[in-house]
Amino acid sequence: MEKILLIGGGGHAKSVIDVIEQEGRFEIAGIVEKFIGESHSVLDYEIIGTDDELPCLREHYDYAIVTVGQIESAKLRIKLYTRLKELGFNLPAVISPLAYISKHATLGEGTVVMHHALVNAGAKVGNNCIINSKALVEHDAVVESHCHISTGAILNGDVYVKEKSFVGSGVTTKQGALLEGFIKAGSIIK
Ligand code: JB2
Repeated sequence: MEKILLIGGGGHAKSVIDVIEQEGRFEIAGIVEKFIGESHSVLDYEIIGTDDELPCLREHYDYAIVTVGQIESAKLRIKLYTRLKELGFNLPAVISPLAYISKHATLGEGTVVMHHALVNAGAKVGNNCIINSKALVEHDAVVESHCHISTGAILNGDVYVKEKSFVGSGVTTKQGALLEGFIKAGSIIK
């Protein structure tokens, strides 16, 4: 099985670990953190280095994925994604076996689709996105790169989410809405 590095070892990393374990496509090689602190592991996986060691880690591993989350800003996820690309890592899309992705939908590299999310026919999701647990991306919706669609958010058909946006938990959108920036949890977009 191919090995994969996870970049960031906090709460979001735990959720991604569970998805990767359930998907069964990659073996987790370890976690890469900003600094080596008091904690030396996340769930069952060792923190094997820091961002400064990524060039050296690249000599041993081909695959990596950004596992820091994104709430107020996409900046950190974009910085880490760009660094991984510069180093020539492959960034796979990681998909929970409990999610449903239509065969008529597309997902970009480094995007993670968590448990019980649904991406329907004609939808397009860009690179380095988080489609979190129980989120719905309905038919023909577009989610540009570096977005986080949080838990339980509902993007109805033809919704368009601009690059680097955050759509909070439980947001509900009318069909065809245009979303950009920070959309507070629970908002109803008419
Ligand atoms: O530059 C960095 C860096 N900055 C912070 N490089 C690397 N490799 N790692 C970095 N980190 C690490 O990200 C921190 O040291 C910490 O381990 C982790 C952030 O963890 P935290 O639990 O604070 O947040 P999160 O981003 O994993 O999760 C947030 O977003 C998710 C979407 C939480 O709010 C979750 O509840 C939410 N589900």
